[in-house]
Amino acid sequence: MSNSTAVMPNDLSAFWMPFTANRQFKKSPRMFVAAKDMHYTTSDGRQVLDGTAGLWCVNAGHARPKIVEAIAKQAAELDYAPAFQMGHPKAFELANRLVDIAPAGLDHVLFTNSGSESVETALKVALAYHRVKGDGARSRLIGRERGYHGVNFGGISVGGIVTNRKMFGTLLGGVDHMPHTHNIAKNAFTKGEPQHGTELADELERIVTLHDASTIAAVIVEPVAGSTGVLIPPLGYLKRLREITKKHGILLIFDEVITGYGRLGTPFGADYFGVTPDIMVTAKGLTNGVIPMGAVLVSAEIHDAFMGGPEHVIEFFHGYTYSGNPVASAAALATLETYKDEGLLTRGAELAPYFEEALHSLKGEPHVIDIRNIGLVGAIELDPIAGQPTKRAFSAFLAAYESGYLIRTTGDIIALSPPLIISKSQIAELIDGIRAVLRSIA
Ligand code: PXG
Repeated sequence: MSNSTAVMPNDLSAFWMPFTANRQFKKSPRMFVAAKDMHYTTSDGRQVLDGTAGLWCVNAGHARPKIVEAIAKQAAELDYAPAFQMGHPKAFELANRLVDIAPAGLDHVLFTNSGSESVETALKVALAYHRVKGDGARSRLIGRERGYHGVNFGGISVGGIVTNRKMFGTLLGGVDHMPHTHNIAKNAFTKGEPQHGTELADELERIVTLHDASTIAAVIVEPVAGSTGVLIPPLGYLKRLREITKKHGILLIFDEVITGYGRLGTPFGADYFGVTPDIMVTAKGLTNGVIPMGAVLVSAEIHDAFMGGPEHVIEFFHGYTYSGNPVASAAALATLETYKDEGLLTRGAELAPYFEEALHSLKGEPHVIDIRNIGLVGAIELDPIAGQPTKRAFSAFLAAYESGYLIRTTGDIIALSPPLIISKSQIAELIDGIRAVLRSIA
C-alpha cells in the first residue's frame, strides 16, 4: 500500500487506546494495514517482521487460509446462536478437540472471549467448586508477585503487577501472593529453566501456615510469566507447587494464555513441565488471535461436583453472551486444524535450540544484563537508564519498528514470541535486527 493518506484516518483522538502511551502514539502513529504469514504491512507500505505473534497470539502466522475461510463460511451459515439454554454443533466439537489435545485429566471446557474472562471464569469455578462440595470456607485466592492474569477485578487482584493494581482501590479481599522467581543475580543468562529458586515454591507452605489450608480455594500462576517479562520457573518449582496444593486440597490453576497452543514447543505448558493443574486458562492462540475467544479446561472431578441437584436447574451461574460463539468456534476449529496439519504445537521444540543460540548471541551487546529463553519465547533484559525506567526499552521498540521488526517491551525487557511458523533465517534476521537496534540506542 503506497498511498499512506488512503489508509490513515484523519482524526485519532476518539479512540482511547489500551495499554498505550496515547499522546506519544497520536503524535507519530504506527499503523498496520495488512498482514500475511510472518509479516505486517505498515500504512507507509513497509514490511515488518512479526517477532511477537501480534500480542503472543498469532501462533500460526497471519491470514491463514483455512481460518479465513472457516470464519466467512460460518458467518454465512449460522452467525449467532444463543449461548444460554441453546447449543450449536461447533462449540461441542471444539470442546471435544480441546480435550483431545489437553493434558489427560482436563475433560470439560467453558468458553469465554478473552484471557481476562478466562481468568475470572477459572477463579469463580474454583470458589464455587469448594462451595458445592460443602467446603465454602475455602475462599482465599493465592497469586504471585509479577503475575499477569488480565485486567478484570479478579485477575488484577491475584495478579502482581503494581501499575495494573494501584489505581483500582482495594480489589478482591482474601487474596495473598507468593514471591516471584526472577533472580538476575543468580540466574542471569540461563538457557531454559534456571537452577536457583526452586525453594520459592515453599513460600506457599508459609502462606498456608498463615491462613490455614481450610481457607484457601486456589493458587493461580502462569507456568512461564509472560507479560511481566518472561520469567521462567526454576527447575522443579511447578512440580513442588503441585505437591503442596495437592497435599492441602487447594486447586492449582495454570494461566496458559501465553504458554498454551505450542508456545513452549509442547501443546501446553503443563506438558512441558509435566505438571497437570486442576484448571487451565487459555485464550490467544486458541483462535490464532483472529477472533476473540478463550477456553477454560477443568478436571472431571470439578465438573462432576456441580452435576448434582434437580436436572432442570442451572448448575453454574456464569457465562457470556458470546460463550462458544459460532464464528469464534469455527475459527478455533480451523486454527487447531492448521496447528495439526503443520505440526505447530510441537514445532517450537525443533526450533528452540536454534532460537536459543541466536538469542544468546546478544550477550555482550550494549545494555544487555540478562537473556533468557524457553521454547519459542525469549527475553532480553536491559539496564534501565538511571531515573528513567522503561525509556531504554521503549526506544528499542521504536527503533526496531522503524527498521522493520515488531518486538514487545515491558519495563526494560524486550520479549520475543514469534509465530511458530518462523523460519531459521527469519530468526537470524530478527536477532540481527535487534543487535543493530541495541547498538544504535542510548
Ligand atoms: N493471562 C495471561 C497469562 C496473559 O498473558 C491475559 C491473561 C489476559 O488476556 P486478554 O485476552 O484479556 O488480554 C494475558 C494477556 C504483553 C501482553 O505484551 C500480554 C497480554 C496481553 C497483551 C499484551 O505482555 N497477555
